[in-house]
Amino acid sequence: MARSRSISGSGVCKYLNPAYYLRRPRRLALLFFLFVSVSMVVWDRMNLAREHEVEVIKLTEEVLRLEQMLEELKGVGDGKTLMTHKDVPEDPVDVERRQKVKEAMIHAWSSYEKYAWGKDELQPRTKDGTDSFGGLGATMIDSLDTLYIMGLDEQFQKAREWVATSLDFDKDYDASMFETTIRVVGGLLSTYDLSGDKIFLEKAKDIADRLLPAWNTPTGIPYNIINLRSGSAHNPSWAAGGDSILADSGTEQLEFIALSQRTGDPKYQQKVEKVITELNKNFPADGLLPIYISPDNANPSYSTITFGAMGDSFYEYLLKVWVQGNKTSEVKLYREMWEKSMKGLLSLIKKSTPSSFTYIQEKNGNSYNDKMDELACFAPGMLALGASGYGPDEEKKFLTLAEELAWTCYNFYQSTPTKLAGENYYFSAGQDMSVGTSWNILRPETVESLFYLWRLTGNKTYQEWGWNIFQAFEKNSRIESGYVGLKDVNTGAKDNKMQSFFLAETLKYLYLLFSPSSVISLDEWVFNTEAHPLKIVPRNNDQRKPTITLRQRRFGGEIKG
Ligand code: DMJ
Repeated sequence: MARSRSISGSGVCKYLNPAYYLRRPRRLALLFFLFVSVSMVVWDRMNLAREHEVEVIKLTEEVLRLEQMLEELKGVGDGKTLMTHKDVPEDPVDVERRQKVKEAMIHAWSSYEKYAWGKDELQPRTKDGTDSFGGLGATMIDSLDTLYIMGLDEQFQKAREWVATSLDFDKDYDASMFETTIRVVGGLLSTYDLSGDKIFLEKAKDIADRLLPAWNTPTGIPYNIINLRSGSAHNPSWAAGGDSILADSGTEQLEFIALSQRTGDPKYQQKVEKVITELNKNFPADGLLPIYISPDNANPSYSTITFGAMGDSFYEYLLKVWVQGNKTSEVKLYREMWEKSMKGLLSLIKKSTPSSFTYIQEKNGNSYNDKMDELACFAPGMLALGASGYGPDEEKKFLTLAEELAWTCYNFYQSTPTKLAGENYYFSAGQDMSVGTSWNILRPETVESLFYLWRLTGNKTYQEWGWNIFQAFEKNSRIESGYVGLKDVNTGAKDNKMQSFFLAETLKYLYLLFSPSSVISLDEWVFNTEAHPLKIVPRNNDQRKPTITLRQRRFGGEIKG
C-alpha cells in the first residue's frame, strides 16, 4: 500500500514539473487552452452575477414605482390625488414630474439602504457609508419626513424601527450643535408632527438635552461644538479668537421653540430666545451682523457680512420664528429685526453688466465684495415668504427683488456646461457672473426658492426652472448606486458623497414644487433650514388661527386664500 501511494505521488509530481510540458508541446497547448477556457467561464459567471445584481436593484425600484403609481391611481376614485383643491384637476405634467422626483428619492434611499444603512452618509462610488456627523444616522433622520410626505410607507416603517431600536446619542463625539439641531432635532420633530408617533419626540428631547449645555456661556450665545456624552462645549479652533459663528448660533430657535411647545417644558425656548434678545441689544440699524460674535460679550468681530456661508440662516430664522409664532405681538421683535436686516440686504444689492443680473454682495468693514454664494440663493424664497407682511408697496418691491434674485440663481445653473451651479460666483464689470469654487454638492437653496415662488405667485415658470435643474441632477449626479456631487461643474467630474440634505431638502422641495399647495400648506407649516416642516401651533395663550395670507396666483393653478 505504502509503495503504491509513493508511486502515484511521484506520478502527480511529474505533471507539476515544467520540464514535462516543454518536452510535450501538445500537452502544453492543451493545458493553456484549458486555462483560458476556465478563466473565461469564471469571468463570464462573475459578470453575469454583477449584471444580475444591477437588474435586481432596477427591478426593485420599478416594483416600488409601480406600487406608488397604483396607490395614486387608487386615489383617483376618492378624489385624493388628482382632484386636489375644491375640484380643481391637477396638471398631468405635474403628476408625471412629481412621480419622477419620487423615483429619484427611491433610488437615493434604496442605495443608502443597501450600502450605508445606519451610517450618516452614503459614499456611492465606493459603495460604503461614512459617519460625518458622529454616527447619528444623519441620512436616515434627514429622510424620515421626505419618505412620509412621498407616501413611501414601507421605507418609512423600516427607518422608524431603526430609530426606535438602534439610534443612540450617547456618543463621545464633538458634534456641531448647528448641524445636529437642523438635521436631527429638526428631522425628528418634523416626523413627530407628521406622524404623531411619540418615539420621534422622545428622541428629539434626548438629543436636545445633550445639546443644551452649549448655551451655558456668559452671554447665552452658544458655543458651536459640544461633546454629546460629556456636555463639554467649545468653539471651533479656526473661528476668529474663539468666537461663535452667527448662523451656527442663531439657527436653533425654530426647533427649540417647537420642542418647548410639544413637551410643555420652557427650558429649550428660553435658551434660544436669550440669544436673540442678546443680539438685539446692539443690533445695528441695517440689521447686518458679521459672521463672528463673541460668546463672552456678544460683540461682533471684524469679519464678513454675508447672506451666504455662516450668515445665511440667522436671517432666515428671524422671519420664520415670526411665522411660527402666528405673526403675533409675542414674536414682533423677530419681524422687526428681520425688516432691519432686509434694509441691510437692500444696501448689498447690485446689478451685473452687461446682463443686469441682480446679486447680493458681501461686505467687510466698508469694502464690498462682488461675490455671491449659491447658499445665498435661499434669499429669494425668504423674501417671497416675508413680503406679504409689508404694506402693498413694500410687498411688491420685495417680491420683485425675490424674482430677480431667483433669475440670477437659476442662471448660476444655466451658465455652466453641466447646467449645475458652482458653490459661489464672482461678478466683474462687463462679464456678468463667473464660477469661483466650482464644485456642486447637491445643494437645495435654488430649488427651495423656486418652491416658495411657485407657491406664492403661481407662476409656472418656476416649475419649469426646477424641472430643468432636476434633469441636470439626473444627468450628471445619478449613478447606479445613488447620487453624487460634482468636483467641478465645468468638467462634470464626480465626487463620492450623497449629502443627507439631498434627500431632506433638494428632493423634497422638488417634489413639493410639483404637488398641490395643500400638501404641506404654507398656512400650516414652517420649514426649518434643513427643509423639515414644523407644524404652526398657537403660541402660549394665543388661540388665533395662522395668519399667512397667500397672494392670488397670477398664472394658471388654483386661486388660493
Ligand atoms: C443645509 O444643511 C441647510 O440648508 C443649511 O442651512 C445650509 N447648508 C445645507 C444645504 O446647502
